[in-house]
Amino acid sequence: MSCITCNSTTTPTMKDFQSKNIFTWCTNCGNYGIHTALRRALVSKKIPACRTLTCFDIGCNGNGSDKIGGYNFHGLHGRSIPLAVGAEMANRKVTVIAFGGDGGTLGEGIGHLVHAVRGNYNITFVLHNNLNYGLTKGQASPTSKKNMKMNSSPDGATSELLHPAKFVLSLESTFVARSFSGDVKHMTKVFEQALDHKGFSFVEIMQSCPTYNKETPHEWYMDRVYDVESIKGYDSSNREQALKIAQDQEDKVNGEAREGDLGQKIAIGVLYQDKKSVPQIDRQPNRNGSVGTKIKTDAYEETKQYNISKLLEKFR
Ligand SMILES: Cc1ncc(C[n+]2csc(CCOP(=O)(O)OP(=O)(O)O)c2C)c(N)n1
Repeated sequence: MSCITCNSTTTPTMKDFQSKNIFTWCTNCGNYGIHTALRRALVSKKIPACRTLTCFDIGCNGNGSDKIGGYNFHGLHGRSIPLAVGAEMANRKVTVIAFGGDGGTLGEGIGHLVHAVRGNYNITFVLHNNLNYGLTKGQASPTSKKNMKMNSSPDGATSELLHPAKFVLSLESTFVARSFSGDVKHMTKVFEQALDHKGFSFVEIMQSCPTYNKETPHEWYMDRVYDVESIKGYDSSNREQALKIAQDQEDKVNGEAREGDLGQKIAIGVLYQDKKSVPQIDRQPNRNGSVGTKIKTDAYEETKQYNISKLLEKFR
């Protein structure tokens, strides 16, 4: 794919997505693996940095916004999805990826997630699910398990957890996948599939948080995760089956308490995909030939271009 601005056809490399900025995440934070896997997926899909936009939320996950090449946007807490959706609608030539924590995405930003799924906007969304509000020092989030001892609730969280994959599967989503931050190879494979999908790709990364989530550390996931591809006859086009599989993290199934530890086995991989998915922009006939031709144009091509460099200088 050639570059949008310089028309270069050079094959992208990992170097294009690297940054000289110093990483500030804790030692062993799952975010390191997530970034490595995403870079690898972008390179293997031959997506140049100058055609990549990453939109970041506020949070530990958001502190990756200046650590990856390409165009970046660091928005408000819980608002990375609408930013990404707007950019994608304006310019189809750019691959748009958004990131969010479990707090921002399933707490105050949950409405954005719901409507992005409904609209099937063509972006990849990566949920950094570390089961807590990391940047603000370990409060219980919507995905913290009930009774989990958190800094805001030392006697244990008192609300029921919100199960991300199950929730998104219930919304007529077109792509739902899960992976684990300790398995870069697996995450890379899942990101590649998400980038290929036409529509809203929801990727939940179960992320270890060595500082604030002592209950489900890296080893806890290592002992439990297995790829859906290892299930004989697993059909990722079957939503019912995906919903069933996605319940594996719950302590209750059909109202019945599970024995022993929560989530003995956790499936990762593409749980569900609608291969006939039509993204939002292609559902809008008015986008076809909107400047009087049969050629599809994007919003950025239909607006007059202004040179604003002089204006920007005033703010330097
Ligand atoms: C609108 C708004 N609400 C709340 C905050 C405070 N705040 C900043 S980071 C954060 C926690 C982020 O947790 P999460 O979204 O789970 O991401 P993580 O840090 O775990 O990656 C909160 C509550 C904020 N900056 N802006």
